[in-house]
Amino acid sequence: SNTLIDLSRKTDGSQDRAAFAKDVAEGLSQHPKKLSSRYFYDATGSRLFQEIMALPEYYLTRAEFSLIRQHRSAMAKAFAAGGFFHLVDLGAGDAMKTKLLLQELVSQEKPFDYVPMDISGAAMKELSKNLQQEHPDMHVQAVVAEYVTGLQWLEQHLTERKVVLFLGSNIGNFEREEGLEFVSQIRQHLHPGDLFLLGVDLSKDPDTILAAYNDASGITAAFNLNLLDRINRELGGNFDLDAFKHFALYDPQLGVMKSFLVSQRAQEVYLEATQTRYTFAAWEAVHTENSHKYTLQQAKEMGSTAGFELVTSYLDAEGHFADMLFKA
Ligand code: AVI
Repeated sequence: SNTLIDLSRKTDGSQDRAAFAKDVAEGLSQHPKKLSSRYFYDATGSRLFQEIMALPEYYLTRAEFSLIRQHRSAMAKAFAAGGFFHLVDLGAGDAMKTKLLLQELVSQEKPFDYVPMDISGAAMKELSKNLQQEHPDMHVQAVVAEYVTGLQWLEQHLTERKVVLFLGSNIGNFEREEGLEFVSQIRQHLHPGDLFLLGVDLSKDPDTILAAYNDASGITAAFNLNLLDRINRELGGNFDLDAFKHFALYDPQLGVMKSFLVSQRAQEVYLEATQTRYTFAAWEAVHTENSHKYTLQQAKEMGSTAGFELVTSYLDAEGHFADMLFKA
């Protein structure tokens, strides 16, 4: 009895394409130039991100997987302490890590239903089908939506207690202020007694962090460059992918990983969608992504400033990653 609710803006994608064109035009007209990391995740980008998660250097996914495996019993008990709940999974993707929790909740016979949300319709369809097979008795309502639309939907449609998951260091791709703003928005859509589990990548040896975003096999470079390929395909651009290189750096004081695409020569790029030519100087860089790292103290402060109270922090054995449990 799994259902799929599609709240994405236009089924033919026309409005999404217009918004994409507008963002790209604005970003490439600015100094310094920038493109938004939210556009990484087309079908190719999502596949490359899956490959990133399996890279030896990309410790994040393994660390969070292992901490959930280690603490799943306590997590399931904490979630279910107030009786029935809706388990809301923001940015669920393939739900690789959440499945450990689902399995645990099922074996502890806890009453809940599962509400994965993601901007990728393909991912939600796949997950819904997949869970139908793995857990035929589980009630699953998959929602295709951007975060904000999804949050509004859950406030209107979910009547019972909520446990909201925001895993995978997705919070890290927001600027610090925007991250706080987003966590505050989540808080505003919850009621006292609801829970929020936030996955944060912790501050650590800067070399470990840098390697995760500059892997030896070049998958992260391909992931970053795919953004230009997507612009070529969807907006009629003529980017020469060989004329740009991926460059990543970590600022250990600000705790932020920054990714760029650097133009290796002076060049011009034309976009049909905007009918505009964009000029790149030799070695001019386009900023494409920030991945913020937090200390436990900083993450706790973000939660409490947003109106949450920290219940407990679950860490992996190496202390690389934390899933922090907050209550509204
Ligand atoms: C999705 N997000 C949490 C990833 C990150 O670590 O910032 C995206 C990513 N970018 C490069 N590698 C992975």
